[in-house]
Amino acid sequence: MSQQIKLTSLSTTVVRPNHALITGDGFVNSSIPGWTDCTVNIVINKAMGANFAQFRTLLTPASTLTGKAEQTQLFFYVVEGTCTFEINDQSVRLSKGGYAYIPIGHTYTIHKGEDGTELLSFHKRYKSLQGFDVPEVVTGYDKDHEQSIYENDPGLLMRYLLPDQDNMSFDMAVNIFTYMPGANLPFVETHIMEHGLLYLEGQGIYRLDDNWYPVRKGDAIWMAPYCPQWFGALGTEPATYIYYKDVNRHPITP
Ligand code: UGY
Ligand code: MN
Repeated sequence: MSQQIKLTSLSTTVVRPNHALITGDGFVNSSIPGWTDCTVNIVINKAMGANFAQFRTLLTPASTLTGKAEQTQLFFYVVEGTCTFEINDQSVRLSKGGYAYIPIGHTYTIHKGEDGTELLSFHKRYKSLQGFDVPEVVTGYDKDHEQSIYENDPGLLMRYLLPDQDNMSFDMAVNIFTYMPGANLPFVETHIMEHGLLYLEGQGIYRLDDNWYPVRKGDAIWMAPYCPQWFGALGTEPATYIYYKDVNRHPITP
């Protein structure tokens, strides 16, 4: 048997000025005040050029994440496992596919995680809108939302987890986008909105700016405003990603 040498200088992670592909081969842990006995990776952040943050957090039964959403709202999605969210005096236990949106002004504690629990979170500084109240807490499951057909293609299916389409109070959207095998975006999108995403299932090819990347379950992507973007699903199973988008605010306001 030939001996394999691991080339530790190789990585599939790419960080560019207007996009990043984070494949998880280079994670180094961060400490977050108030978050104890957990593993946190800051996958996307201001330091990269983004206007929001995306974290990956692994929990054990000993973990406690506690804090107050002062100016930054939080959105948590349970990628694996089960844990309990206490938001103000409301308590909800959520498993895979569950999510909790914590608007500014609310305190939270996340604990009682099963071993192997993985959380995805998006963090965005809230931009208020004159005449509109700060949004309410939202919790639920991805499957509670029907899949709607995107761009008239039955191979492209979208779930909208937040009510941002009907409620201008929300300045962020989180959607789950499923591509049936062989489906692809109908054009190369180039738009002011920013994205952070995590692949939940399947694989395919992502075009970011003028680069083409193979992507699969577990990979994360950052797309800056105006980063040209396109995706096509490969293989025999659907490809699904959950993604963040900033919405509902005038582009000229600071
Ligand atoms: O909502 C979107 O902009 C979405 N279609 N973009 C993307 O999937 N890259
Ligand atoms: Mn887009």
